[in-house]
Amino acid sequence: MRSAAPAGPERAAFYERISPGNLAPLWESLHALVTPQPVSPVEACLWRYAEVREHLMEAGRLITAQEAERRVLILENPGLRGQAAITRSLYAGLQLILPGEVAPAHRHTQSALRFVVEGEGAHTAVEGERTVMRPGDLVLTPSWTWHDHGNESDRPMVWLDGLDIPLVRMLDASFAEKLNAEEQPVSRPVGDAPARYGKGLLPVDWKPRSQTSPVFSYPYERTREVLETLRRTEEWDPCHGLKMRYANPATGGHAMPTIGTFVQLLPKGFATEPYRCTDATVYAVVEGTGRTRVGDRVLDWGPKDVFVVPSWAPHRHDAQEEAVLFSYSDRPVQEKLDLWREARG
Ligand code: GTQ
Repeated sequence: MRSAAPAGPERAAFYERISPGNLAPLWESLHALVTPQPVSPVEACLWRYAEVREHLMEAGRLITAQEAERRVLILENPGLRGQAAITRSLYAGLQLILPGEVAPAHRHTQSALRFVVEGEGAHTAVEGERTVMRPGDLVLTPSWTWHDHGNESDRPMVWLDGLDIPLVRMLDASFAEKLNAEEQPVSRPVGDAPARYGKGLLPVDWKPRSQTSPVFSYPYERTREVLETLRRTEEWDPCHGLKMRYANPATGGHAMPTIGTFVQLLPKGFATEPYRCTDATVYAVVEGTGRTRVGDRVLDWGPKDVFVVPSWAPHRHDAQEEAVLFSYSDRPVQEKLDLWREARG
């Protein structure tokens, strides 16, 4: 804590006297509380997939998905150790499901995203509907929806979990319960939600019941096709390349109320201009290799790596090869609260 002036014995004695009454002098901490710009303990950091994967496979030998409920290695920000947080508001973890395993059904008020990193053919079920998971797919499990995961393929399946755990903890708004069955009953055919909500048509009398997109799977095949089509116009944003936001088709808003999700294409050799924003951002590399400079930190990345950029840290990306980056942040929350800011250059 920075203080305006050294306390001196008289003031120090005063602080001691008021402390048992749960009182503290604002003037000793005001400067640290109300800062002229964001001051964050969050550090820029990269997790190399090959290294984390080894530990994850060892976890696979030590504990089953059933016993663990979720077999996940949390990506903890070095500035927030012990807090299960990659940024102040958001959580990240790599989840492993081995062939034949099930991560049992539960629901919680925390919203979650899954971004598939390795393997193909496992599924997530959300509210009675299954979706098949392939690398680069984004799957949402909205707040308070039943979900379970299963792997019927013959290979390990790994995905990045992004949740608003720290945010919900800060608000003391966590509720959770387990289903008394491993998997929830399937009540809708595969492809129901994409047909019902994801094709520019909506059931005539349908009204959204939550702020999360009713389309809970965004397959990479379609995402990639969008990037491939739009690149033809060569409208590169100097700070982002070609960047898209995953949207709730019913409202046009973010796909989830607490977590913003994005994907961007950087052509080979593209170097972005310096940029900063108040939403600390988690990146997952889908394709390509490159380098992100965050202040004086250099993060060299390749496919499947995960890295994080703190709030208000100036950063720029260099794509050595054509690259596709997925990212998520608490931007929707900050926008709703009129807090979100960005600066270019
Ligand atoms: O799959 O529901 O990484 O509840 C952390 C908490 C995953 C999940 C996590 C969870 C889940």
